[in-house]
Amino acid sequence: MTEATEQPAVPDEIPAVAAQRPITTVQQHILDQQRRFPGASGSFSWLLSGITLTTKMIAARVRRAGLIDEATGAIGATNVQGEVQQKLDVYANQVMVHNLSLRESVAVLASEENEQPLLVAGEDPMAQYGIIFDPLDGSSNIDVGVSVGTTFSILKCDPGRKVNDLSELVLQPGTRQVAAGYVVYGSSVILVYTAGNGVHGFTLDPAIGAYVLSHENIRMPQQGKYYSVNEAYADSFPEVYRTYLDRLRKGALGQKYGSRYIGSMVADFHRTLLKGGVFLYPPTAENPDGKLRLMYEANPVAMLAEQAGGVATTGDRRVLDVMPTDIHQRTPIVCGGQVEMEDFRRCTIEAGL
Ligand code: AHM
Ligand code: MG
Repeated sequence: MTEATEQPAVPDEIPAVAAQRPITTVQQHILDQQRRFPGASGSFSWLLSGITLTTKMIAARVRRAGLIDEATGAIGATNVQGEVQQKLDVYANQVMVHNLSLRESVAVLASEENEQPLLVAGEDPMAQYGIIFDPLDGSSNIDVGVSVGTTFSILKCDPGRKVNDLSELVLQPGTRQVAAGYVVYGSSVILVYTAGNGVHGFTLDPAIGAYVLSHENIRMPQQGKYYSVNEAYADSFPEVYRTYLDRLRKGALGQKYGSRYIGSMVADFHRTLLKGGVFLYPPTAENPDGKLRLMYEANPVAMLAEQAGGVATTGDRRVLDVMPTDIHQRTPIVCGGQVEMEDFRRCTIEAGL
């Protein structure tokens, strides 16, 4: 576990935060959580360190976008979704696969960028985790200096099980996630994760190269000020979404909502998690099942939202209850605080859905 389990090296200058309160790195936090479970082997925290190392490597490259050729622009190919791959999509995917393949407890990896999952561990009895991820969400924003992110969902699976197709090992509903999270590469780099015991946020301290606890036990506000949706598609949203957005705008919930939309799900969700409100990607004419991917975009966000006291639905049911049939399947999503989501539910009931 040399990545030094992210214990910060002794810094030249003691960061200001240390003077005020003790530093908790994400690694320490995960180990502390694990200690609550007698017999826990530590393999989970070692696995998580594969993700934190990867996201630091991605962050370093994102920071240099515009300075080095490898960090901006498309590679001239499309991925399994038929979407243009950016150079950083490819790099982020390679680093994630490489780093996680070295973790003994990982059995299966599945990525937005690969059509099929990868069996990493064969029949190693230690290997029990499946990790599904989008290595670089919102990557078309890289070239213009706008926030992007990485999302991950962790499931337990049995690599010894006989299956026709590797996907079967990870095709499980979101309720079976043992952990999930994201990193937003924004004005700072923030990792947010849940292992089913609250939602915790860590900011990458560039002075020491470690993710340091900055947002403990995040709770989504009951009500926020903004809705977040690509309104350019509004004409083709199903009627219930148009009615709902109209209610938000016109003050039916006691205040008139404003609009914020970055076009990077991680960044739009991160704001919604911290400040409240609602994030939506409804069905559209072009994407009748929504655009976002259930297993590595909607499920992590839904688990985090619920753990923080919010709600996430597909429009007609809880996101986490959807039984996937394809690792790349899409889903509509509506996700936010209690007040906004209660009103959305009312709209769907009134629409007879
Ligand atoms: P990507 O995974 O190919 O980057 O696409 C997902 C992104 C999300 O981050 C974001 O919410 C959405 O696409 C934006 O889509 P649109 O431009 O249709 O609003
Ligand atoms: Mg993506």
